[in-house]
Amino acid sequence: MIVKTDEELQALKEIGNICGTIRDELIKMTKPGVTTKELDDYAGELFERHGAISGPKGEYDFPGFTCISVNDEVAHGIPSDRVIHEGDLVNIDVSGSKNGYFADTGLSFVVGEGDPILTKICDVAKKAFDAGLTKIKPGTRKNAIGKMVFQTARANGLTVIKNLTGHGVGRALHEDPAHILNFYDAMDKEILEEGMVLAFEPFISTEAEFVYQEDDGWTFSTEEKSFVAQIEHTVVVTKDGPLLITVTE
Ligand code: M3C
Ligand code: CO
Ligand code: CO
Repeated sequence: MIVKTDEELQALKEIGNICGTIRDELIKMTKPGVTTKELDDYAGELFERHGAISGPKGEYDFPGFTCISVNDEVAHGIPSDRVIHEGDLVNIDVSGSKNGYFADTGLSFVVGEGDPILTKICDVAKKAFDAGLTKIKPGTRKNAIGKMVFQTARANGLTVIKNLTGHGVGRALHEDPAHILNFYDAMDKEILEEGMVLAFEPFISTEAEFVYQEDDGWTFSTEEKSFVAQIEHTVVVTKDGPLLITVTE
């Protein structure tokens, strides 16, 4: 969507804050011994408490309130009785709506002490996010974002996932612009506009460049059993720079 009024911005900020708060609460609760279903049940409770609706469930009939992906799972992981262990790489992706406005946020992190490569991909995902963010302003080409993500991955000896992308968000969970790639595409000439709402979500990988969908019809994993880290925020393009509405204080 393109934000035009202060009412629209306030509505987006409200759902942005709800999704950011649920993400933070779930991350705090992610300790060895907890199951991904227990985390997701708590998210369901929080959505209800805030008068909001889960994005995956409401829009796609996904079997969970949130997507929780562990280790070689990259995204759209289904909450289950899977137990979290020390050293696991976990991605929690929280999206939802309130009063018809949508936000989307996610974070990959390592539970306790883990393999240093896992910490590295999480750190590089953050660096790629920050680098891409510098290009989010009215008048720049959308493909400049992917260029920064790709360069950051390569400079750190890592790769990007080419078939998962960021997207427009706001009045639907996924809307135009359909794709914010993790690499530079010369053919993508779209220009960022004032008020545009983007879900920016770089995916940084140890090796793989593509994900495939598992037989459950949801979970995205890598053939190579690579590890992948994502960070996602909902961002409004403003002339004063990117406004992150899913960042909590
Ligand atoms: N929030 C998710 C989509 C959840 S709907 C099952 C997303 O948009 O961030 C991702 N898209 C692709 C991978 S994660
Ligand atoms: Co998401
Ligand atoms: Co998204």
